[in-house]
Amino acid sequence: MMNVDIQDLNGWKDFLLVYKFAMDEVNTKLKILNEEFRFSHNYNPIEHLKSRLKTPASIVQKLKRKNLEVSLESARKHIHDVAGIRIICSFTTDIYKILDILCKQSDIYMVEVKDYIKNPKPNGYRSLHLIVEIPVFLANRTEHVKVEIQIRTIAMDFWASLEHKIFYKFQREIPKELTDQLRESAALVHQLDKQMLAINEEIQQFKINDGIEYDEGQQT
Ligand code: 0O2
Repeated sequence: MMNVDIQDLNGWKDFLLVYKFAMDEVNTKLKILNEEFRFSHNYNPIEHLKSRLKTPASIVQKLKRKNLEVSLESARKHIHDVAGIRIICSFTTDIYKILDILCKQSDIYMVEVKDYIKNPKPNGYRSLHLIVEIPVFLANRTEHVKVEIQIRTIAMDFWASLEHKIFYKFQREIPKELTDQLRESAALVHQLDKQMLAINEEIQQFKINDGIEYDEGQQT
């Protein structure tokens, strides 16, 4: 089994390339889905998309933290978020709509669904985590590559970004006063998400003027 050195740039480049291809494929799928929704329902289930490849240093760190062997094979087997995509939605209903659509796509294999929205983490973290596997067609072989997809609302993302910063600032040992405040704000975020969804559902009954002025005599 090949041990990987952080300096072994060629080994890492080859390893990461296939994850980049998988990430590009999933990003394209999501952009198509969003455009189709905009075209047929005049509505975007996705507000923003962010994606990133984990750095070699961060992969090595995660393997060490989990007491796993530091090798490319070990990373391929155990680190499921080498390629990560974050989908930010307005409403929680959009999150499950996207999950449902992805589950129906024949080239996506759903490896794992972790629902931290229905079952939030003790610190208050909420998000839907999916590990999907997607085929990447290379010149001489097909690889089935894992991509982690995190789906959350704008409000959940706001909370998670700040918590993530604090987590690293305090080197994973957040002081109790801050964890209490974070838990309280997570409850507020949850309340805000519920309220925004209720308002949105209420306004659905009204026909919204889309601001488009039609020429006289234009066929509708
Ligand atoms: P980083 O620094 O963001 O890259 P497992 O696969 O179950 O053995 P893992 O990979 O920790 O363990 O799974 P999980 O719980 O699905 O977490 C994956 C990623 O979700 C984390 O990556 C974070 O990005 C994010 N995440 C999970 N829990 C929290 C949380 O409490 N707060 C915030 N802000 N983000 C969280 P990394 O590699 O752990 O960290």
